[in-house]
Amino acid sequence: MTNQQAFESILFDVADGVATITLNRPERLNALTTGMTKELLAAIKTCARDDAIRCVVITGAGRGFSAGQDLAEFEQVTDKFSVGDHLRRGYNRLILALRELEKPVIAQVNGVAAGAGLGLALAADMRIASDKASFVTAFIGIGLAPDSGVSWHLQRLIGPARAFELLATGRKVRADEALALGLVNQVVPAAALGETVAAMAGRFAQAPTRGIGLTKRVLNKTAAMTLAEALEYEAQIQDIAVRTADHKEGVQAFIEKRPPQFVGK
Ligand code: LHQ
Repeated sequence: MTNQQAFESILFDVADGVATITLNRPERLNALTTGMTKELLAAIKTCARDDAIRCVVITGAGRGFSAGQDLAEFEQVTDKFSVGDHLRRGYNRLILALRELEKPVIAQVNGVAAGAGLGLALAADMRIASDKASFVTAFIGIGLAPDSGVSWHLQRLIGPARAFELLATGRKVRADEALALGLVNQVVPAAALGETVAAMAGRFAQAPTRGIGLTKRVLNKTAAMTLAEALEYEAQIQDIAVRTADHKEGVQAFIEKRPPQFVGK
């Protein structure tokens, strides 16, 4: 089953349990405007509501993933404009919505991911990158500190010293280095990117969606806990997971020596 929801600056397509969100301003390397960020948030909310969606893929049209904030939007800002409020209303909500979405999110990184565009890629659960992809923190290039969750995600993924270096120099990290750093899960030739991500997304669309959602919840919450707190939290979440239909099906299928048919509930 395929359906599309109409937006101006993104494409939103749902097929076979996978929602694909494509940033669609290729002539600007998918630089993010206020309108685009609103549309992304609306699309993520649809993904959260719709039980038929069991995996989300985010990618960019053309040669870029996203060059971050559209700097043309900031050319004429007055002293009264609060960047803090711009972040609170836009990127902060978007990044939190992605982290709180209890479904797997794959960033299909087709090209450069910079600034808030990098923030978007880092807020996904996995990153599968083309060998043509690159990663640029970009903030320091315009005299800024990191936002869009980049400080938080980057130091957890690659460690504080490497995060500092990338944030303070703004140098471009190419795909092979990103893989060595642990910034991405996998790098594939550009021509194989779509099929590689489709295979992974298809697998997730047949997986125990509640179990994956609860896994995400545990990882989010235990990141700031002691071991004792994390053990207790895991015990509470397992009490929920054990009541899902997919857990029962998994055990039944194992006993009956047949492949499980997970329904995502
Ligand atoms: C762009 C952009 C762009 C507009 C390329 N905007 N047009 C939050 C709150 C408040 C304030 C600010 O920011 C934030 C969060 C952030 O995201 S801060 C970081 C903002 N992003 C940047 O500073 C990145 C700026 N872009 C670049 O450094 C380069 O374009 C990268 C390294 C991304 C790609 O380089 P190239 O592959 O050499 O492409 P290019 O530079 O030739 O860009 C292609 C076109 O896209 C070009 O337009 P043109 O008309 O000359 O073909 C660029 O002007 C346009 N573009 N990024 N962010």
